[in-house]
Amino acid sequence: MAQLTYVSRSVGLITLQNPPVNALSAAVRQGIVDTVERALNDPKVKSVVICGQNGIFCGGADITEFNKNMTGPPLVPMIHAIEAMNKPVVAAIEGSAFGGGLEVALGCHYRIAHSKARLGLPEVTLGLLPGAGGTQRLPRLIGIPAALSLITTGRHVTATEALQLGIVDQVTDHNAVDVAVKFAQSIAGQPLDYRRISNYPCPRPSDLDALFEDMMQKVRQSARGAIAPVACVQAVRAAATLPYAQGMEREKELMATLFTSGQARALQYFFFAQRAAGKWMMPSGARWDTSKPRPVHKAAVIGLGTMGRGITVALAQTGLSVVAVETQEKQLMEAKQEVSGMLQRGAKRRGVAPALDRISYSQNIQAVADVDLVIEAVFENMALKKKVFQQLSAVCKPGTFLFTNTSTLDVDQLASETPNPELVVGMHFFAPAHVMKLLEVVYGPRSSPQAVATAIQLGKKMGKASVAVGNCHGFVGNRMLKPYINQASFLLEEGATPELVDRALVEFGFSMGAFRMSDLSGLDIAWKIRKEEGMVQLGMASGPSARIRHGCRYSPLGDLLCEQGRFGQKSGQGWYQYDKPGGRIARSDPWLHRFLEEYRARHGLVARNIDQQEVLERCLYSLINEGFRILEDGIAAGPEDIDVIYVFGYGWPRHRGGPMFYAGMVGLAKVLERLEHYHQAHPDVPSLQPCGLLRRLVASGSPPVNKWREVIKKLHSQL
Ligand code: 3H9
Repeated sequence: MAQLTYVSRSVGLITLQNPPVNALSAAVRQGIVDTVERALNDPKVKSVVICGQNGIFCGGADITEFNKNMTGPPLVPMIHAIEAMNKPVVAAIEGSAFGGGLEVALGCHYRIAHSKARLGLPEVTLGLLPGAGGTQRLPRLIGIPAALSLITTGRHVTATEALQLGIVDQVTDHNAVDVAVKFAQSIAGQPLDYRRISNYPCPRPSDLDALFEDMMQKVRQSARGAIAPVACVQAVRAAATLPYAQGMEREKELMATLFTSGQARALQYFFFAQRAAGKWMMPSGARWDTSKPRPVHKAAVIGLGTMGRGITVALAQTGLSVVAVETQEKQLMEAKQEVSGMLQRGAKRRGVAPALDRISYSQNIQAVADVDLVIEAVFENMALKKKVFQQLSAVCKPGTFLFTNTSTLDVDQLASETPNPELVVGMHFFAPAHVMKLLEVVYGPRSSPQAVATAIQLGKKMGKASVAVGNCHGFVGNRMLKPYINQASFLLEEGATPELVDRALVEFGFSMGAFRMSDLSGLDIAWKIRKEEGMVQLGMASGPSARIRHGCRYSPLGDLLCEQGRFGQKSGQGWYQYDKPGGRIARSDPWLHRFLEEYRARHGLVARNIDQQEVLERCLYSLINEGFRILEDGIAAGPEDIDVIYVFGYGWPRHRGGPMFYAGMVGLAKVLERLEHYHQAHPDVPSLQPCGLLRRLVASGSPPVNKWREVIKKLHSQL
């Protein structure tokens, strides 16, 4: 709702009240319409201030109301009524003004923001455009290039930037409501026509067509198939080329198309998925999100290889004191230099001082005696990690959390090396650790909820989407990746090329296909793991055993490339060729195509035509099937966790909501049917065999993704 109070009799103060972010629900919109009307008709009121309760102006339209029947007054006429008032209206912006919230402020005649406020039109991230006049008023106020930049990216700006751009008229360090009330009193009775943004002409740069063409090209390139950024450009173009009323019509049309699109549903699902992923219940019934994280003031990183360096930077940037330990002198010196460089570059980008003095370096593990938590990031080797954990248990003060950075190793085994396994959790960072947004927090059966809570909170402080996952081989992300990569390799054996597979995946929306990704991350990494698992046989063996391991189909293609020294981008050749080792531009490699032909001939395989549909179905549905197994095993708490992991860690296109949401969009019955079909064709590939949970969901009528947790709970209670 919205409340009208009177300040000094002459100023009507309208306060939006809808915690936690004063979203514009039907009740709030009704409240605004009513209070504006009362303020207008009350002769005592000479001017009006609009603000939000609890230090937040407004987080925009109420997203929970989308996809429901619309009730209450619509936003557009409500904002017009504010703008049309013949008494000055001032927006007092504290906290945030996002989406519809900023559009309300743009309908006001003046805007005053607190210096800590943030403003933006993030609708594009929800698959929409600013559909309450934002695409028409913002370009009129700040010009087309700046408006395009904000609207097509959804970027938030600080109050200072908003002032520079001309979005707000004043920034204050004092209470913005008090400042706005004083200002409102001072301008009572002044003319308002020149303050109504809808009356402004839209500034038209001389090179308008070129500007929009250029922008459209950029947007299409970075959108990877998302339609909202394109519609945003079209709507702003309408502001530049049409009178205001017609521009509003165009905005409405474009919004209607987006509103009913699957992409908007996916992106809005993902907004809530990110928040749901934070609410985790461990199988013991303990909830980390109700368990209080322990405060951490000083942390240590052990091992300053690539991962350790990135983690040190990420920790220092949160403001923590960090002890960075590396026993080898040469590595330590190199790490010092690299970490300082990364911190300096990061600080320059963010316009702050580099956190160099927060880090102390040591060659001696004794230096960690007084830290609150340790992140061990030594080489991925169980024996070495066990040794380090034994040393840490002897050196650290009682109660120190011992976290291990690992992508493959058994966290329980490591925990059993310490007298306090409840203090141990895994932290699966993604390289480069100070940049990548995802963190899998791996808990074992003995990890305490407080240890998990502390790890999650630390991850959040580092700006990461932090998801708690159970302990199993590959955790969530890499476990699902394995069947996807396997399918991609099998498709090559059957007649596809890396180019065909990657094209299908990129057209689906991935930032890169399976083979480009493999080249980028290095084929040797997975090869080393396969060797440790005893999967690799040397040489181009041709008997039936060459393509079978433990009774299942196996593709040795990656092993064979590694034997030739083709490790991907780093060696200049992998699934593609590069102009030099470390080169970035992948080109088709005729050698690779000949090699595939020779391989097929040696194994008696006849190449067949494979279309993009088969590539997508086999790669994506086998990955999704593993996702269902992960849910069945209780390794991830819900589909939202998996989707957050895939969007932030594996380049899954956000506008498709994540793999589990996508499965629901395709139709669970269809996914099941296709998996059955492919499993029949490839009975020696167990990952194509549909998982029990998928069958159960289909049998219970394919409920929407937000109802899966109930089915899973029931399944677990019956086990
Ligand atoms: C729009 O405005 C369309 C218009 O142009 C045109 C229409 C015609 N609605 O993020 P938090 C919930 S589209 C409903 O954890 P923070 C959120 O789910 C909208 N609920 O807090 C969470 O619930 P729970 C454009 C919302 O302090 C709780 O509030 N606006 C909304 O870290 C706390 O949220 C946006 O895209 C909402 N609009 O961050 C802004 N917003 O506690 C979306 C939040 O049950 N919001 N909730 O998990 C945000 O970006 C952040 O929430 C914000 C606060 C930065 C505001």
